[in-house]
Amino acid sequence: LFLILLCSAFCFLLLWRRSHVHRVGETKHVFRKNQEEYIDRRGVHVVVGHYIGNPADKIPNATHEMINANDYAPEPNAGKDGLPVVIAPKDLVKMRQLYQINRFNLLASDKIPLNRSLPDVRKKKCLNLYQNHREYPKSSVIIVFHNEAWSTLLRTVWSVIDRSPNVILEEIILVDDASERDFLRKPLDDYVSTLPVSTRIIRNANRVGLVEARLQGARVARGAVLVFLDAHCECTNGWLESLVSRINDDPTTIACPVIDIINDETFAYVKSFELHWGAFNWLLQFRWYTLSGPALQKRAKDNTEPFVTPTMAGGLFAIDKQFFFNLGGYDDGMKIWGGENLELSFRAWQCGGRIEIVPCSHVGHLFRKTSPYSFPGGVGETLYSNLARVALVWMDDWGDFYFKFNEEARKIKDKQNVLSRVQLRKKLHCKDFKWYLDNIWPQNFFPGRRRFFGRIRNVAEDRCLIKPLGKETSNQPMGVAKLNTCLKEQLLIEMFVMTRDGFIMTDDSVCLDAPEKQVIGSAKVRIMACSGYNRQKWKYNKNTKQLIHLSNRLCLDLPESRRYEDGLVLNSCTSNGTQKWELESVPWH
Ligand code: LR7
Ligand code: MN
Repeated sequence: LFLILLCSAFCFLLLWRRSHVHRVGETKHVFRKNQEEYIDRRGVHVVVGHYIGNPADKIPNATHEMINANDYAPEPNAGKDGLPVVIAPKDLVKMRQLYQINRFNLLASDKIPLNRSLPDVRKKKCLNLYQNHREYPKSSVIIVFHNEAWSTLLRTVWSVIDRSPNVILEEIILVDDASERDFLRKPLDDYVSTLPVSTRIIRNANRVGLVEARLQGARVARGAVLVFLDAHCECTNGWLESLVSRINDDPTTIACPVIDIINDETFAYVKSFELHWGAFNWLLQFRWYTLSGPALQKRAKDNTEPFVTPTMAGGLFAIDKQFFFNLGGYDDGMKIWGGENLELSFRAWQCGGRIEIVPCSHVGHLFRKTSPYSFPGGVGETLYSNLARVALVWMDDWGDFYFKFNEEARKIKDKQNVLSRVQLRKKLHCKDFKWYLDNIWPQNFFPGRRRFFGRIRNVAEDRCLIKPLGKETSNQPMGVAKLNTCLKEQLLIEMFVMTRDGFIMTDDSVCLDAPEKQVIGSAKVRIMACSGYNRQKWKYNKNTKQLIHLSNRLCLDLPESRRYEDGLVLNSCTSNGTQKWELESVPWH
């Protein structure tokens, strides 16, 4: 009875929240502001409020005047302490019009003072660390931008000025990548000359992309440490000294902050999980995954302790200037956007450096759902040629794996001249990608020399196990493990890796999972974020072709209903054909 009550209370709550819809005035706008919590496609925990107009409304395009105007008009309390900004219903059309310009709520941003207050999201213990920061080397903060809004760009600048210890902040360098907005010309020059911290602007007449723009900033930097930020960030107390502390200890460390979320619709500052590290998936997309078991154990002792990460997100990090250039700066063959974060990450690890996330350093970043600017040469062409360069120079056989399953990248691969970067790899005596995967990311789900890679085919039904489609998420159940007609093409959704430890995993770090104590035939076998726990360990019996769950000794089986979309179950092991699985290897490089 208690359970039923609990369930109905929950349902009621759910329905009530969904129906929390206001109708406003005669314009008949549906104004819905509801709080939602979810794990987004980057694996980031997000709590947001949405403003949704009536979808039937025709929102006029932003005018030329709107695009070129600086409408920063602060209201003293808007966005205070990182709280969400509330837009009056009468402004909703204008809000959506302005949203198009930068793909975030510009109206909200323009209401928030450049020096708004933010919560101190650090662990208490962080406040007592880094007391000797006066002795640390000085930093040049480099912010590259293309058509950034006035309020987001200068809020980034002010958050650096207001929340960095003066003694270790050498200067701020803004690099304008050929912006086309009037207010980013003379008005910005004039404004910057009044700032209390030395701030320079480097201008580009032609679009050079973020890699070249960052290199320009790095070359002229006077500080011993380079700190890169995107042009729409907000730094919180203690962010800089905790990063530089690591570089002070070891100048071959790249130090990254925990990246909090500035919501693109409300500008709320949302603390994100500290238990994630950065990696990537089979398509070389950057992803956050939960820390590995050993790293978690280490952290349990002291959760302010920095931890290593296989890759970094790319936009926010501190690096010793000399180390940065000794390591080869950036790959200047990379265009506009994308891939440079993986390239620098692999290079750092393979060539004697390290990358860490510093839990005492929190910086907010404005996450957008889409990109607002043009990609000269085309989005695909740009991104895939950058990623092809990463694969060609650093990934060895796994580069071939990437090309094998990615037609777009394969088509563009031979156009890349990577000679100088391959020579750099030799000159620096860098380790190979196998070493990187084995040592820096042993929990990875990539194919490997002593792993099975291929299809898992049910003998009785001639159908293959697939990764359920849907939201690409980590840390939450992906859904039940399903079967599908085996496809002739080599499609990644039916490719699985089985490790020697018995983990059956696939792209995006998800694993075949079942409770250690299983009710026979009932509970479903799921695809869940890989955890390293026993509930995800299996044994394949080559003779009987059974897949046996290691802790409950039950066999992977079809549901009695024979409905493949119902998902797979565990049953007592029998000689039934439904329990027979063919592990069909597919060459991966
Ligand atoms: O042609 C360009 N010229 C530029 O100067 C294109 C972009 N830029 C600037 C742009 O104005 C911004 O300041 O470069 C910066 C990054 O561009 P964004 O904000 O459009 O990138 P993003 O935040 O969507 O993407 C992430 O991946 C990028 C891959 O190239 C970069 O590494 C970004 O720095 C990176 N951002 C972060 O790491 C923030 C946290 C994201 C996460 C997780
Ligand atoms: Mn960004």
